[in-house]
Amino acid sequence: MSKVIYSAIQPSGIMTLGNYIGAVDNWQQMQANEDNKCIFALADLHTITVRQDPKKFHENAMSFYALLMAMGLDPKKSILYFQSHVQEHAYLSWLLNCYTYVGEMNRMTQFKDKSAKHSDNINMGLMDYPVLMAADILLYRTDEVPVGIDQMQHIEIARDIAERVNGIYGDIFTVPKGVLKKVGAKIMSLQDPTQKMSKSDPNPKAVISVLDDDSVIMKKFKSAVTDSETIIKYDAENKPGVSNLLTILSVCENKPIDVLEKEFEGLMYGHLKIRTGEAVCEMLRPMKERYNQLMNDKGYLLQCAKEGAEKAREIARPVLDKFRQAIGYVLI
Ligand code: ATP
Ligand code: LTN
Repeated sequence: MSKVIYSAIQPSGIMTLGNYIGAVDNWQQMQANEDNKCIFALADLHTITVRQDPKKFHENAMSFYALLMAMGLDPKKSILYFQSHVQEHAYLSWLLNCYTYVGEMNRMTQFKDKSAKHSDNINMGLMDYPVLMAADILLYRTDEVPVGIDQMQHIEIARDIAERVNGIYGDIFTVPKGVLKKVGAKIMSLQDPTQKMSKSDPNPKAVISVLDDDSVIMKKFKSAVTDSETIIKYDAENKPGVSNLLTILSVCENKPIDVLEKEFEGLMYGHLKIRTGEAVCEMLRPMKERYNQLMNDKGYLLQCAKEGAEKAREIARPVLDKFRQAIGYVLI
């Protein structure tokens, strides 16, 4: 029995090292397992919950699609599509709204954070974001959703909604499970390592864009905030900066953190910063080359997106229809 894997990313701001390590790298590993049926989306309906400049938004969407492919997601092995191209998402989202309570949405951490950040535009979409996300996941009878830690609360809500609907109508949806990476589920800001590295951080020194040049990456790592001690060991609570660098290095070099701690015995923070910066440059280099090639062939990207949307629709449509029928709608 193959497992359905589903995840998505918003094409807003820049693709960060956190997005790559926490999410996309994991997707690519799951794609490598032939028992998995993988579906990955650009969550471009979610993106407009925060106001976007139309030109920038359009460019970002193409750029993110190319980045996903450059990072190893293969449209022949996985379904790779834009959420806005499959109208079943918005449709199911409306239906699920009627099975979700306002109180549940009010409690969402991301909604509270984003409302505070965008207090001039607390729109209904911002509040409804987790319901649309539940629709994304439930449309494909998803078994597992690989995400970073910050999204686990939204997956819990998707599970609650699925169980609620199944409780009323029988087996309509699969109840999904969120899965985290063992190392790297939360990459921290380089300037404030108690905060998540976020694509919308206004301080560029805090965030590595996967498209940054090597010299920019090295500069950012050299100025990464650490602490006033000298010992290189993993202690996320008391040494968040050093622990973040060790985590990043561990993922890039594919080495356990305790092995790295031994290698760095007697060395200084400067050594750790430089080696981590170099390892990140090394890891991203082939991806950047592939990205530049893909961006020169927009026709190919659009063709892949079109085929991806068709394949997604084929799976989504019957699931939506089953739910519509269960509710009592007249199907034609
Ligand atoms: P924002 O901060 O503006 O909300 P974001 O950087 O969290 O954006 P998303 O599009 O919301 O980006 O996230 C895409 C995926 O990347 C999600 O699975 C999310 O959990 C993961 N992710 C984002 N940032 C990190 C991070 N710093 N470490 C690990 N995973 C991350
Ligand atoms: N909200 C997610 C993006 C997202 C998503 C999804 C993730 C939209 N739909 C479905 C997993 C499954 C985020 O990462 N900010």
